[in-house]
Amino acid sequence: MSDASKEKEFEIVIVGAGFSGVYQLYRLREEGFNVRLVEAGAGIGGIWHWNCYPGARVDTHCQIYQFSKKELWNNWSWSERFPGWEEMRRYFDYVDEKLDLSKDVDLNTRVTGAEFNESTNEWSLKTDAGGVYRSKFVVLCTGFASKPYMPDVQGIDTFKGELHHTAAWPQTGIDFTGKRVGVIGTGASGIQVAQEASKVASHVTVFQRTPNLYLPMGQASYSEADNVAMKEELPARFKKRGETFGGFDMDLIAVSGLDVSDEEREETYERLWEAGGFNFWLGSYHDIFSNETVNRTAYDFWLKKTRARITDPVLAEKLAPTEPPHPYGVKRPSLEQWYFDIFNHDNATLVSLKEEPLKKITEAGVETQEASYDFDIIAFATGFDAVTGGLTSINLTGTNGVSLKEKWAIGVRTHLGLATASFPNVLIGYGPQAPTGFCNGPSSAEYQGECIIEMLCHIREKDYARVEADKDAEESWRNQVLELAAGTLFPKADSWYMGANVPGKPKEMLMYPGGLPAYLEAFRNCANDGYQGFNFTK
Ligand code: N01
Repeated sequence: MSDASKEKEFEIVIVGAGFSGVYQLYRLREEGFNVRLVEAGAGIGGIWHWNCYPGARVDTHCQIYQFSKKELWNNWSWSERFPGWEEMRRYFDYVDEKLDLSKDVDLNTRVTGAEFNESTNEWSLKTDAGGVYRSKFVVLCTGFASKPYMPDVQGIDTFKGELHHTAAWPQTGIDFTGKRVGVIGTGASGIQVAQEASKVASHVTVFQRTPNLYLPMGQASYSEADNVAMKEELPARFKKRGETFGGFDMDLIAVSGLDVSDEEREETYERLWEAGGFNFWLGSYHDIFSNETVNRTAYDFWLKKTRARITDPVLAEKLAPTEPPHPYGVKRPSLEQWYFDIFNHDNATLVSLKEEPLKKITEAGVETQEASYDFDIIAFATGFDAVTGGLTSINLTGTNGVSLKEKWAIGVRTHLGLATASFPNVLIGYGPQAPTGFCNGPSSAEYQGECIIEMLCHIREKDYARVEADKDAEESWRNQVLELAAGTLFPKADSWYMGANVPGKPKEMLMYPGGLPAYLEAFRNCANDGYQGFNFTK
């Protein structure tokens, strides 16, 4: 808002300008709604605005990590199969220009609190920019990774060098050249920082708690001719997304990994491994996520391939242990490029926090129970209060006076991941109990995004003043999510999928584990049944 003291009124306010929020803005405007998008960051792009640490890179190939609108992909060329954050930012600038988004976006505006007026059926949203937005509907698109998780380690404030969480990295950048760099955490963010640091730092020390079962990224550079050829395939790839478990252009193999010979399984794994990216994970036998025996065959294949990359046998056991730390693939595998190779050089050290637990941060660096390590720069790559954190950090007050944070402190409740009781006229995109973290982000933005748009059009058509999830319906959806998860191996790891990476957060499946097509079918059945499970008021 140009004048922060003023109240502004819209039919719909969207919170968050990542893939989901941008899609909502573009499509809701197309449907003729009076809509405004509010974003905390200084630019659009969601995580690609915040995650500007060296090496930040997408883990989904560019072919499907983009909007499927022809007007957009037809005139855009990708330079790499897995683009870096700078290219993703350029892409969002391009989308902004093409779709003329900025005129309806308020940047540098974080929504801090919201209350519902029962007499007018309107939300009042307060922001840190000082203004108030009044709006009939709110569409929350805060993403799965907008609230960084910083562990409560003693002494963080005392460090004399540069210390940053990867998702709150200084936008001005930090040069690693000749510096001693410590990296805490070995998920996708941690290994990307470590890989980049290893190229120029005097030394990089990586603190690993749980070995991550990395897959080879299979990065490739794309020429203009490659892009021309890619465009030929895009319509088919986009179409395929809605038919696959994870909204990808690859899918799980329908037969059991036990119903094939050892030779056939080995050949399949070899093919998937060579294809790079998530093929070995999301293109594998469907029962790697539910059958421990099949899962172990995937782990053993991974182990063989990974061990071949590491020369030191002691290090090999730390990075790729003989016994799996958890079933294969129930934590999101990160895609590595030269991560294992960095430890074959003198300027990189791996510290196992299982062997020497983290004690504190000191003025000079990191102290474990066994040793002290001095650094110029420390990167906390410790992940996110994922999926729910971005939503619960807004002080959203329900009609019963209970905040969303309080409501979900004893477990998430939503109907179809789209709405939660006592929070009328709030719809959620890319949130809990929806495909979200199991789904390619842009696919979710479009497929689940269309569910939200359809609902809002229905409400307008029927002239309803209010929509709210039914309490029984959300118990039933919660039970479906938890029952589906109980039939899988996912609960066997302390992952962000399970909310188990943040101490004190309830350990429960946060995603809908039935896959995108089943989710869309559930929505379709609900809509065809008069939106059963949602209560509408005129
Ligand atoms: O976070 P993570 P991330 N002491 O939660 C460790 C997406 N993403 O930012 O495994 C010491 O995966 C923790 O250890 P453990 C992608 O979807 C994508 O890397 O809990 N260590 C773990 O090693 C990804 O899945 C891209 O034992 C502590 C690490 O910190 C998701 O974001 C790039 C600790 C956290 O790993 C999250 O990735 C970046 C503590 N107290 C992110 N607490 C790409 O597209 C936590 N850890 C490639």
